[in-house]
Amino acid sequence: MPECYRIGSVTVELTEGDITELSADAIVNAANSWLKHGGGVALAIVRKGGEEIQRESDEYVRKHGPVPTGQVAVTGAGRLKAKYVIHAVGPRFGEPEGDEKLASAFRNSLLKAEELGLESLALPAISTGVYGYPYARCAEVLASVLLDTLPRARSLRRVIVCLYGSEAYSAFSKVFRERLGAYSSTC
Ligand code: AR6
Repeated sequence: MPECYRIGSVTVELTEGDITELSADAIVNAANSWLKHGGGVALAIVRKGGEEIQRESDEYVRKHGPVPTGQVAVTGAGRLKAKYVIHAVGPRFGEPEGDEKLASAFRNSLLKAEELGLESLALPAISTGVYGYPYARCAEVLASVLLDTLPRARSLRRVIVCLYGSEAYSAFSKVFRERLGAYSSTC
């Protein structure tokens, strides 16, 4: 069962599953600065969406250079149900100012969706795979960003936080209930 929170005019839905299966205007990828989508959620996105996502990513880096940690780049979404993939570069756990960089990666994803005028966005638990962040710490960072950012949202109405596996879901659920309990809502 998904669980939901309402912050301003946006419903935040916590769900367990594969982000590449979701219907949202954009899905966020947990990328590296070179947009080389070699593992984790990035590889799943390219496998299902098609090589054009990797080609467009390569083109982006050729034109603009690597994407700094905490920043985002946008490509099309190939065969995925989404219109766009927003590639967000998170920090490695333990690097200096990691939490601030992780917050930037989430915040810039939400702001980019707003800039594109999107209604719905799906987010993975950025940095909690190859980059080693504990789920609970990532959830704390994301909860703060949602509370800061969503009250000012104009186009966004739905943010889906997609957790891969029950361990990730339980950890996020616990933190979100503690931090966002006052915003609890029906889905
Ligand atoms: N749907 C949703 N979440 C997923 C999926 C999926 N299909 N597959 C994995 N996850 P990671 P990072 C979860 O490693 O830590 C890549 O090689 C996963 O369980 O994808 O930011 C990139 O190219 C974890 O909770 O991203 C970079 O080099 C979360 O997604 C580097 O890894 C993020 O795990 C980025 O590392």
